[in-house]
Amino acid sequence: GPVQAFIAAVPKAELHIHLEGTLEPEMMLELAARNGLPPPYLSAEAARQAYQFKDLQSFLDLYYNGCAVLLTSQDFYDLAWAYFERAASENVKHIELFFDPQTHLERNVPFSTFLPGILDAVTTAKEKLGLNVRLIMCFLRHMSEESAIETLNQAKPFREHLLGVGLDSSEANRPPSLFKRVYGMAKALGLRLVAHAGEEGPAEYVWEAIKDLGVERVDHGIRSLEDTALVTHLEEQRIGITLCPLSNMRLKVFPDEATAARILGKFILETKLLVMLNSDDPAYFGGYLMDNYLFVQRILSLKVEQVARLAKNSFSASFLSDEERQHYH
Ligand code: ES4
Ligand code: ZN
Repeated sequence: GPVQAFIAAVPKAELHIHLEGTLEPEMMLELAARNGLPPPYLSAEAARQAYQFKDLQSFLDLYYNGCAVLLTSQDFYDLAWAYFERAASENVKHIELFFDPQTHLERNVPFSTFLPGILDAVTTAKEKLGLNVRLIMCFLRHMSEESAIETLNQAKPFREHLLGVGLDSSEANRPPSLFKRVYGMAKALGLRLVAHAGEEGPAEYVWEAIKDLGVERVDHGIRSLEDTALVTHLEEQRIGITLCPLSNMRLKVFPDEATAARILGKFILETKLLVMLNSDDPAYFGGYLMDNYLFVQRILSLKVEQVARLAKNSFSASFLSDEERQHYH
């Protein structure tokens, strides 16, 4: 129909996407074979069968396990390039891409291996696809702040290639305030600040991300709705919230579609919040960016104008300069 055609055609930005979460089972098996590692699954179908999650942690366990096949610069190039081609085919024009350095450093894969692979793919994406990609390095919140600081120090030689820092992984009992010092250091380096908050954790963690870490955009932020003063603050300060509908379905943040419709309806239709749609970990959650738009369009019966608003918000909430932004929408 016309609204589906509009979803495909409208220029979009993607602001919440984990590079490691774009590792499709076929590539996982191919890289395992190429690197002489035992295959994590017997087949791509077996991998997809295994991707049934009861919560965030049950997903993260498989997600980190899958990363074990990523060893060489070429592996990271191939991973990033496959995602960029897919994104460009969906009329994604700008990406602020998360990656998880600690997941690789822990396996003795250094910045000097993974970053050049990712950066080569970024350069090729610009040249061949006209796709604009910037990188956001995420700290793993299940690890210590000391480890995050060590990671930031190791990233310093590559500072010019980084847009910002984020915070991801297990949220329960890991309040943002634990990472106050490292966010202060990142800010002093001129890096932009975002964090996952209010995915499984309470609205209080969204406040902490804003007040203690100084984040300029909140990833997920679903539980913000539980605090009306917070909603007002997010609206007034025009703080972007990166919604990830299929992720929330697959990780049971939404127990069913009716709940998804109720909560997403509040964010998208009933508030003035700066929200947009994102795919989070598309290889694990069964859909890329368009699938997320199509899902939300279906459950909320969105009209073209409402889809257009979401797509426009994706650029408004990005870290593009006003001049760059004009170029895209
Ligand atoms: C993530 Cl869905 C989600 N939540 C928190 N951390 C993550 N890392 C990758 N995907
Ligand atoms: Zn995420």
